[in-house]
Amino acid sequence: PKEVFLKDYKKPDYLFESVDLKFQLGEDKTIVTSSIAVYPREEGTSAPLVLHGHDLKLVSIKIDGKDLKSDDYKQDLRHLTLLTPPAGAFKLDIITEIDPVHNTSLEGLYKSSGVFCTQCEAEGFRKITFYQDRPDVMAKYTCRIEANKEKYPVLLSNGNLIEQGDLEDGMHYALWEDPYKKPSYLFALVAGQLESRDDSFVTCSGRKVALRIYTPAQDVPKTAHAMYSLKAAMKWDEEVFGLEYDLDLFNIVAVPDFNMGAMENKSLNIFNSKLVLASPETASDGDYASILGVIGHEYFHNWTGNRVTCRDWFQLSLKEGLTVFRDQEFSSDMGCRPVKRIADVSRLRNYQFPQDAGPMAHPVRPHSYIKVTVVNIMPHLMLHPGAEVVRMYKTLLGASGFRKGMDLYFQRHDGQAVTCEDFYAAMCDANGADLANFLLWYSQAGTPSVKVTSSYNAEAKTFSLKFSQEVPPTPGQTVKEPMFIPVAVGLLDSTGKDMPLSSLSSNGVLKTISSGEPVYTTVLHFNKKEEEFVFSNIPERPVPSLLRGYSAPIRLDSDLTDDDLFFLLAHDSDEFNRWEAGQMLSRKLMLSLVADFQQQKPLSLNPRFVEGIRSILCNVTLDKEFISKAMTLPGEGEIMDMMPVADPDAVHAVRTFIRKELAVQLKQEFLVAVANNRISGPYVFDHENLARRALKNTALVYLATLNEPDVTELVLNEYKSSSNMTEQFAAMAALAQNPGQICDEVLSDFYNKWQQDFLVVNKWFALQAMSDTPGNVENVKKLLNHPAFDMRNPNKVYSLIGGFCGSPVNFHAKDGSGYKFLGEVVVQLDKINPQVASRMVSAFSRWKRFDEDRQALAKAQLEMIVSANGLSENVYEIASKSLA
Ligand code: HT7
Ligand code: ZN
Repeated sequence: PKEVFLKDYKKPDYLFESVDLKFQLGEDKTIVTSSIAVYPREEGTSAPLVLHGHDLKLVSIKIDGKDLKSDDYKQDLRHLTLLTPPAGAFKLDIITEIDPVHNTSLEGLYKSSGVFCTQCEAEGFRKITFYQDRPDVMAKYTCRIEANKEKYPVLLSNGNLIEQGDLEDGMHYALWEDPYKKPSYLFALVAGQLESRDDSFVTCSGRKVALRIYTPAQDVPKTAHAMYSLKAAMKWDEEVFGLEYDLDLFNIVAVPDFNMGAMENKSLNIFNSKLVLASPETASDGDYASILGVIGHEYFHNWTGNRVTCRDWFQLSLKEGLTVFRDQEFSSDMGCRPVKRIADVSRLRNYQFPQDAGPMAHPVRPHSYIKVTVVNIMPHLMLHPGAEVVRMYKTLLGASGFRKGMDLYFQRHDGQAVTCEDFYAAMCDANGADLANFLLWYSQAGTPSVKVTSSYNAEAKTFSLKFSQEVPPTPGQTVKEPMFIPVAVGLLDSTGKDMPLSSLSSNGVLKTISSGEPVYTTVLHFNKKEEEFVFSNIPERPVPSLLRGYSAPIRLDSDLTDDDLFFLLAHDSDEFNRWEAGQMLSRKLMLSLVADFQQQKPLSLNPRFVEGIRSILCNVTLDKEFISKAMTLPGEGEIMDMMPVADPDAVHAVRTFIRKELAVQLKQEFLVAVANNRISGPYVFDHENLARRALKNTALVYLATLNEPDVTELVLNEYKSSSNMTEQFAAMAALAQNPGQICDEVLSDFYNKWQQDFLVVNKWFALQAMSDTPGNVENVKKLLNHPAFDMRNPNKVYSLIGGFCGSPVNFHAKDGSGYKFLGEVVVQLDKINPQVASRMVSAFSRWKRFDEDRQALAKAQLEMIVSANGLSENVYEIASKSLA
């Protein structure tokens, strides 16, 4: 497989003015006719025109109406090259034949549960027709769709519907025209038997936009929350960024077979059903929150991604990082900001940091790739480092400076395909700012490690923070430069209040922080290898609250003592750092107990830790969702990541021990939390209600670890009396911690109740897959043959196989059974859907972090995968890089 390098980027020799597409959809075959208006980028070009194409049957090709002779072009497996295109502009007509019904890769045009639909990002359009399938070729599209009217009554594409009508033989057609230029990856088509929920939105300039969410008829009632989310997102983008929707129609279609979450095709977003369909009975609070965030995300792409797009796939973070940042801000504004930040940072720590420390580490803007998919270039959930970079611009420039930068970015680049440097330049130019080495965030891989030590000079009344930073070597990048790290800092006095900050000096330069209104948090610009910052007018030794709100994606190591951390946990006005103090204490505790476990010492829990947790649990002034987050221990992956050699058994034993011990010692408090947070009345998805459910459910999960009859009865009653999925599923998950008759009965009751609802059944698969019961791999193998499981459906694979890989004790089982299971599944899955297979194979990428026995077992599976016949580029890239 060929590696593509950023440094090799070349502008296209030819550009496309317009593209007229015609699809004759059929089950046996689909005929695609394309008519492209081509022109040379520079007059006088005589270069060949290279078109991409994959799995296409060429029927005919014409230039300016004339068939090409066989020596006018050449074809290989992935390209069609016109050897001597005419000078100047010309018309290129190509007819191809494709087979969407047998397209199990779910890229290009495919049929999902009776509906034709497309997925073109990143390089799926080349599976539809021959084209310059690259984002810097932007053209205006029309799309005519012809299909059987009874089977496919709804025919959709991008832009406006300009004509529709009946044809002979029970066929009909629709003609769509998109007035905006777009790259091919934003093209979309849908045809099927669908119904819609219809609504409208009046934009800030008074235009009425028709909104439609399409699903199979029986699911339309479950689209109310998605529609609410869409309207909220449209309003938010107007209010916060001044961005108005630009067409009179916005469509969303939900399909059950989809590789990712959703896709932002111009005016025709296509979604995985999981991220559209919700009812209180079938979807959890987590699902409701994801729907809000992802509907927002795809909608926000209309400006950040579609109107201004990426020059090439190396610039992916330009649209993804920015749009993830925008959806995070949207969800924060709609819910609880600190809790959202905690959730996002936990995700970053659990997924991104481990990757950054392994063979798959790559910078926010990679230097090379083999396959551009969401997994290979920017794995699922790992769009977040890019969002952290955008967040740092805002932290450094302030809210209004950031908005000025965004305004300038759109003013300069609307309708263009641009780079991360263009975004940086807009931010700097709009603010007259010099952000020095900030661009390194795009090119240097690895998570910076920052050390900070503090000292107080009582006589001079100064408080000093000395920082040093280290960016660890990563594959292909051994020597690193210091990064530009914004560190938000506050100082707490001995009563726990924020001290007003007046002035600060660094490198001999004195800076006034405030001369009027008191300032309690300031952002240090730390951009050298080592740097000291000295606060003056500090009347007593403060406790510093460092990196407030997690102002930079770094690992921070400070000289804060346990006393300081307990103090911050009790008092910090920055709720994120309050949570962080608890996490730091938990991490320290877990690591020291892991050492005890490994030395076969008895485990015992520090009473001070229990008291700290008790005081949070019983604090009535705290947000309840925050309490639930603060009660949750760091994940096993996070702790394994901090060990020189990851020991999944020890970490699991310790985490289980702490949870149970907390339940023993805080049983009464947990019982009170359950009793106080039952909600009578109908399900409402708002912060107050979801926070109560979160706290109650966390308490139930703790209580169930006791496995005592009174508690089991309580949890079982919660399961039986619940009227919404959030509570029902949480009670079942609590009970599932204790294998046995009750667990089995509840699992089978749940399945019987919900077997008709495939999204709920996926939750049931995932819960069983994640079980820590020793030898659970056998159960997972049995579930592969369950009638409700289907390897061709990505959601089912993510639930069952992905769920299994997320359970460290069983996936990393000492006998290698977990690795062997995954190895076999990956090879089988790769033949069906390479993108999904490559996502699964990523579970192996950290194999070198484990002991020698496990390393040998995992390596053997990776070697087996790499040598498998007909392996896809997707899986090859991940598996071979993991082995390197
Ligand atoms: N834009 C979609 C994500 C995506 C993607 C990212 C990188 C490489 C290939 C890709 N295909 C789809 C959907 C989203 O951002 O939510
Ligand atoms: Zn996106």
